[in-house]
Amino acid sequence: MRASGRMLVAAFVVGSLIVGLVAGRLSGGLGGGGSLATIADARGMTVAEAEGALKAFTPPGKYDEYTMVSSGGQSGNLYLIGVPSMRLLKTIPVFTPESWSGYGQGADWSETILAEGSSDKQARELKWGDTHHPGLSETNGEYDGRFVYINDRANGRIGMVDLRDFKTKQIVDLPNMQTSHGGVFVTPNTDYVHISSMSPVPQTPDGYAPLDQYKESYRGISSWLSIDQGTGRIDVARSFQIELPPYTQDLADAGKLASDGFAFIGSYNTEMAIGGVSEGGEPIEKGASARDFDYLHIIDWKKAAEVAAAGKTELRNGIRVITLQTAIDEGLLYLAPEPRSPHGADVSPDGNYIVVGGKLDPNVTIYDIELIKKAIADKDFDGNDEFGVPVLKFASVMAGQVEVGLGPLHTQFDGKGNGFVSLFLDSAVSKFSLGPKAGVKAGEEFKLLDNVKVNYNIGHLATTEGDTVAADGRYLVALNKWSIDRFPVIGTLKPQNFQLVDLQGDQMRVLADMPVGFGEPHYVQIIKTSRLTSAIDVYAPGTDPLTMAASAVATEAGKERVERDGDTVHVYMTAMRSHFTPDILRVKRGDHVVMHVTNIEQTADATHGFAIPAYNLQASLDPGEVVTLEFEADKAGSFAFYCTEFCSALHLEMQGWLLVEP
Ligand code: RUQ
Ligand code: CUA
Repeated sequence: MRASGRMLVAAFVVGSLIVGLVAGRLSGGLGGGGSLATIADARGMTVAEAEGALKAFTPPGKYDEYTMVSSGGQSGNLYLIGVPSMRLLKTIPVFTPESWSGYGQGADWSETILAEGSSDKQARELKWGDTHHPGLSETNGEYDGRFVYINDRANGRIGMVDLRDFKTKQIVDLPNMQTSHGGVFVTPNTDYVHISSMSPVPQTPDGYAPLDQYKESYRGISSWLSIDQGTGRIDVARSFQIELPPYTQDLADAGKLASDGFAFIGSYNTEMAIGGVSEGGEPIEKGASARDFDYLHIIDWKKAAEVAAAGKTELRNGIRVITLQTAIDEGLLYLAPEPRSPHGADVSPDGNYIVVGGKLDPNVTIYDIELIKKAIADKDFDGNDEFGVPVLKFASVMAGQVEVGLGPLHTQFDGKGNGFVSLFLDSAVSKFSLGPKAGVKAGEEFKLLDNVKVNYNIGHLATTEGDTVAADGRYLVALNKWSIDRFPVIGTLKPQNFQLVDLQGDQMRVLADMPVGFGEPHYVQIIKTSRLTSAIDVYAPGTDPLTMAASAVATEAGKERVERDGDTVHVYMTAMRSHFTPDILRVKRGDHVVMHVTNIEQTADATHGFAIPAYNLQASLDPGEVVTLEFEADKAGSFAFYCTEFCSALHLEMQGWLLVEP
């Protein structure tokens, strides 16, 4: 209530300022800085640009109404960004070590997560990831601010970030798949998190099969990961996978409301081109674009969960797998034709419509779940694909098409009957109306309504709360791949460009640019900041972040000690402003040192760092946190250790000695 009251006041203030601007002057009550029109003029801005700035501006000390959870692409991280201000709030490391938080730099809990993120299916331990699609947890189809899941496009991996402390708590390297693209999405009550493969891989014991056995041995995989509702963790033993034909499965989405229980995965390369340009074959991109239609995969996941529970699975590398044949026999999997080389598959907030963008087709194609259910019930098939999966008749399941422009990719929604689709080739966003089941008046359905240019070559886009039943149509963020002339030349590798688009007027309008210089984010989700109610300000004293419970090795003030057990030295250390206790550590070369460091502060933000640079160790100790660092003292010397966080006036004094006697 209070928030919406404030919004009204804010809208009124913005409205009045704009009236003033248009009038050319505005005086009084603005703090003696001269009229806003004068300021705009002095800064070389148009009135319209100044108006945009006001709409996006969040004053110092005020919070943004929305928080955007952004993938970080090749950085392997997640980022939190305020909307509408587009201020970068924080980095959350997931698949890649990161120094500030000490993630993967020696602290036990993060080393554990990263190490568990590589399985023996990999040739090497993995040190990076390519994050694409964050999926926030939901309750009844609305974001609930508990967890966020993120895929690693490079490998068939998924990470889980706990939104109590905004730290990564789990990485799972999924068996039977390598790359991942379909998802992450959560089901409306986060019973399952879905992720599917991109390149199909051989389902053979050693993971190898010659490419001429592509159709027989290679399969796509749709993974349904069961979630522990208390911790957010994935329970692989309760999860299952479904084999898919060896097409290239692409973006995916969960059904909701009208389509709850179903999931949709777009695909391309149903031609099953395998390339081979140097062996007399044609490039994959040519072979993969030959047919006029690819297939939207329709999965009845609730039925699939029952089939798995009934034991109609085989155990493959530690996870239950429903084979392609079982999926067909049990009626879990259907295909619907989708115009060539589609990309996104997005479900509208009411759940009635599934919108598919066809990269090589100027239309979005809109399917209706009621028509899909009816076609399945009536066995209204156009035969089967070559693996025996029934193909629904295109004309029977398609509700409409809208010509939106060139290169349609992804669609988002405003909850008011409209879709917004990104146009990669046109560098634009088109707004179009959905059908009557989304509340659109008869005669107004499936129409192109508006178009705005973005800079340049947009991939994904996201609207505020746009993946949920509560999409509110306030803002849209365009995730542009190119930024060429938008920023000064700062080298040959250019930033990406996020653009904030206002959806509140009759026409879409670009309000702000945000250069992104940390990787190539693919997708974001935007949650109302007020939904982040799980977030804690300070850990309870002596907390182990991995378990969120009291650590067995937490140390209280006055109980600091060093215990030797043969060649192993256990150090129980505390940190508080502005010293470590103990601050001199004496060990012998060859000792195994286990340091348990507790930040005994309870003041929010009183974070200390602990670094032994020569031993490549660095940890962040948030108030109340316990971290264990373990190392072989194999190099003799006098090594200074220090606190890496400017915690107090005497922060520079917060240092000590590690003496490794030769
Ligand atoms: S996609 S290339 Cu999300 Cu459009 Cu991955
Ligand atoms: Cu503690 Cu600086």
